[in-house]
Amino acid sequence: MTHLKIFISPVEIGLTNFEMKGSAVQFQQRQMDEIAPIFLDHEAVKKFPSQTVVYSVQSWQPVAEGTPGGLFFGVSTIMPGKVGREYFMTKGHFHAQSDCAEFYWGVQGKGVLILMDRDRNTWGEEVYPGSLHYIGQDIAHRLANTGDQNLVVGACWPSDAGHDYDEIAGNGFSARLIEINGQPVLVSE
Ligand code: PAN
Ligand code: ZN
Repeated sequence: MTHLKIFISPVEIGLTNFEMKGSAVQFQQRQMDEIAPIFLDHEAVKKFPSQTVVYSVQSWQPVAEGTPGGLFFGVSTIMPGKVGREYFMTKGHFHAQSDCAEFYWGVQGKGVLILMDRDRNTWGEEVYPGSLHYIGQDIAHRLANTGDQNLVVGACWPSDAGHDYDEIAGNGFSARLIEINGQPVLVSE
C-alpha cells in the first residue's frame, strides 16, 4: 500500500555536477571504435586507442521506452578532444516519433548544440553552464565539446520519442563543427 506513505525517490542528482545516483540509473558509453564513422578524418581516428571513451550518458527511464505521456531524464558527458580539427561529439539523431521535442541545459564545460531541420538547414547554440535549449519537433540534435574539460549537459525528453540514428548515420548533418583559428565554426559539407 502506498496510501499516506512518504518515500524517497529512487534517483538523486548532484546539484553541482549533475551526477545521477540510484539503482534505477542506466549508464551507456560510446567508444571511438563504435562511432568512428561519424568523424570526417578517418586517418585521424586511427590515432586514438579504439576504446577511447568519446561520451557517456546516464539516464533514468521510469517507464518503458515507447510509453506515451511519460518522460525520460538524462545527463550526457562529452569528453574534450578533437579528431583532426573536428570536436568530439555525439552521434546525433532525430526522434523516431518526430513530433517529440526535448530540453537540454548546460551544466559544466563548453560546447555547441548542433541542430538540423528536415530541409538540412544546420545551425548551432552555444552550450555553457546555465544555457537552456529547446529542441523543437523534427529537429536533429548533436552535442560537440569545444572546451578542454568535460562537457556535461542535462536532458529531458518524452518516453515515446525514440531515436532515429539511421538518417544521421547515412546522410550526416549538412555541416561539421571544425576548429578554425582556435574557434569553433560550422562548415558546410
Ligand atoms: C540525449 C542523447 C545523448 C547521446 O539523451 O541521447 O546526448 O547522444 P546520441 O543519442 O545522439 O548518441 C537525447 O537527445 N535523447 O533524446
Ligand atoms: Zn534526443
